[in-house]
Amino acid sequence: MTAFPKQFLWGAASAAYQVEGAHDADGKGPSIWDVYAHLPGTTHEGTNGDLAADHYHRFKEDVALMAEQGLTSYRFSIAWTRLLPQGRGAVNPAGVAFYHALIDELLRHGIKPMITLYHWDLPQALQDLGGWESRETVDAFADYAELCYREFGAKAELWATFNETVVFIGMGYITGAHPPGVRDPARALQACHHVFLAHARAVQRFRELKCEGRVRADAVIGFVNVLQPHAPASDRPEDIAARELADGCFTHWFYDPVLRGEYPAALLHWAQEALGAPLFAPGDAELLKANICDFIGVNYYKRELVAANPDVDNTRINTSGEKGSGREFGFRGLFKFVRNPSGEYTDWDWEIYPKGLTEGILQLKARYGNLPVYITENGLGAKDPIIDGEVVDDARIDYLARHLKAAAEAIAAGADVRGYYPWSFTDLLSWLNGYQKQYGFVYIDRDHHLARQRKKSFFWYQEVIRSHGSL
Ligand code: BGP
Repeated sequence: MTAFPKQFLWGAASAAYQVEGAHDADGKGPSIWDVYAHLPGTTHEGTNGDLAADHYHRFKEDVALMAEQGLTSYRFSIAWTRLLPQGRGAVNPAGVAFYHALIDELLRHGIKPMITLYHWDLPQALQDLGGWESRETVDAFADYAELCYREFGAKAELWATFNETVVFIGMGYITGAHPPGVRDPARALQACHHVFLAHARAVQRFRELKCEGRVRADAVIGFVNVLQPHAPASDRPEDIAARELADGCFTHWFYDPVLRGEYPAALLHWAQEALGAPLFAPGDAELLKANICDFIGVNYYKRELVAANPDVDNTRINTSGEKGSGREFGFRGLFKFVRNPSGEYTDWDWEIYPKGLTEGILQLKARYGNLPVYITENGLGAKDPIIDGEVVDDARIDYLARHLKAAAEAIAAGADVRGYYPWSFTDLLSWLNGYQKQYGFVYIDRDHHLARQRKKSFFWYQEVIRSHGSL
């Protein structure tokens, strides 16, 4: 018997910069990632998304593989600079045509598109004007969103505004490992506030265009967040307090504004006192309050153990895939993430903890009510073994099977989980880890003209979908 509701969507996910390639084709303008990934020392071994999986030119082949696997939905993002090379102003018809062609191809195969409007590739032209620190970017995003609704709103039912604000703001403005490479928490909070405003403005326009009949009547719009449950490293009161703070900073700060229309009050007060940010303008609070979104997308990879932190003020990411090579994260005086001595870890030192998916979804249900949830990413990054020419990714199958079971447990406990989108459909670029960190059901042979090859997990997921998850 299956644990999954009849309408449950079986998907897979990707993002424009990581999969499309064709970085300057047919009038596309540069995004911050097109520029940043070419700066020395920014990514693993200088990799970039110039070519990626060349999905831009090979999308028909990719959609055919999705159909063969049995996907009923596909999550992808639109590259803002394909539609608007300068971020605003003149529209690039070739970019618009590409997404029409992709969406039409998906629909022809009975695959529902889930469109993410922003998966980190801000137009460089807008960055040059201040990026997310400027309210002009909020206006530009609302206009870009409206363009997308007018073009694709009659075709697509599932929309998400932003992907993982905690990551692109946290890494863009606090650790400095993503563009624009800033390390300033006050600037981070202001940029983040503008993202929430941009989200609210985009939700507002979505609903207006729905009323005008430009967007399908059954269409919904959500926000995609990292789901990262936090557990105290011990039962010492200082670790428990550190866990509360980390959960407030990483979870409530990013979910409350879009699901409650306001910031967590105590944290907001603390941030404004300590850092003087975020600053509100008249109307901001009302805008957030009036535009709570329809669903939440959750990207689940790992949980974190949290401890009190008198010493560490550092972020070190393992980008090599050599297990145990060192991953460190902490804000001195606040909290730090520590390794679970009995935990199971990936080669990039991410804890594998399937139960966290159940726990995280149920924590959201307890705080925000029983809202619709889509698991918009979940997957194992690995250097997949090739045996006799076949990609035998048993570890991925094991990871996904255990997480799917955890999703079923959340459903059994009453959560309204409506779809599962493993990351990723094909292998693609991992932002800081290059092409060696593979996630896909489909292997991309970078030595042989990006030839597509079905992995063992491709057939496993095909069977999951065929049986509607009753394996
Ligand atoms: C999420 C992003 C994805 C993807 C994934 C895997 O944070 O939304 O774009 O990259 O993580 O992360 P990584 O590539 O760093 O392993």
